[in-house]
Amino acid sequence: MRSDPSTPFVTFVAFFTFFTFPLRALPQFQKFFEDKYQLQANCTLCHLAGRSGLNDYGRGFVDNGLSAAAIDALAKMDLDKDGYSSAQEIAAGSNPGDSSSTPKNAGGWLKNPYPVRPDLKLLNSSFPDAERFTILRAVLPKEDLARFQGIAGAVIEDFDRYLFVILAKGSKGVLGGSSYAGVLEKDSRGAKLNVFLVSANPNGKIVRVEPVRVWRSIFKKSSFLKMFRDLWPDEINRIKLPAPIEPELAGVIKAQFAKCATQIDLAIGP
Ligand SMILES: [Ca+2]
Repeated sequence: MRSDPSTPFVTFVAFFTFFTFPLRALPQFQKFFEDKYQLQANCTLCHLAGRSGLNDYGRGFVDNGLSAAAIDALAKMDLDKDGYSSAQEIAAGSNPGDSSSTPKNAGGWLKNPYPVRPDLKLLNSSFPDAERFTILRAVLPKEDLARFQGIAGAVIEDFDRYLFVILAKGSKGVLGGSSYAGVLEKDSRGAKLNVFLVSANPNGKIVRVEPVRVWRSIFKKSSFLKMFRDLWPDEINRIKLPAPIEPELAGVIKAQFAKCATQIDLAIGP
């Protein structure tokens, strides 16, 4: 499946051919946040500096549903309990997830925008013939959301316009792309975010799914991961995931993987 070549799909594109820090989460959020607040945040907006865990702002984002609405809800809260709401902090350029960064003393947290280093081992296992990987960030125009939804066969929200695709390039051109899928699951103890790397060919057909950070053992099993191979986005919805995965969670997984595959298709274009 290919995107319609007659429409210019991508309005913002930037390539980064090297990466400076480990990837810890879903970099799509960075661009989304930047567009909303005109602030180029880095990983420590949501993560503890130098560690993989979430800070108070990141935890609030996950607990409130990992969406555009969640970011709005967080604006009024003082998650890091430093006496300022997130909105006040963002307006002043301080970190709403770090109590040592306040409007009076924001610190140096904004000095490293987009510090991202995807796991090359995972990328190489998806595209063994790739010679190099580059990052493509793009924002789809709002009017293309309906087409996106049609290809993915899943409900698309505004946030899904923010693409983050790692392109795999070989001697003859683009071999495909990879994108991070966030699968949020909620239980009595709170919300947990599972992160997968979904790789697809230039037309959006899945070539591989790899666990990046997952909370269930089944998510690491090859029998589960292989279920998605060679599927088109609209075929993903029709498969039945094994019973330990609750129907609601299965729906989230399928929708997120289908969106990733579609984003790769649309990012690479015709
Ligand atoms: Ca703060």
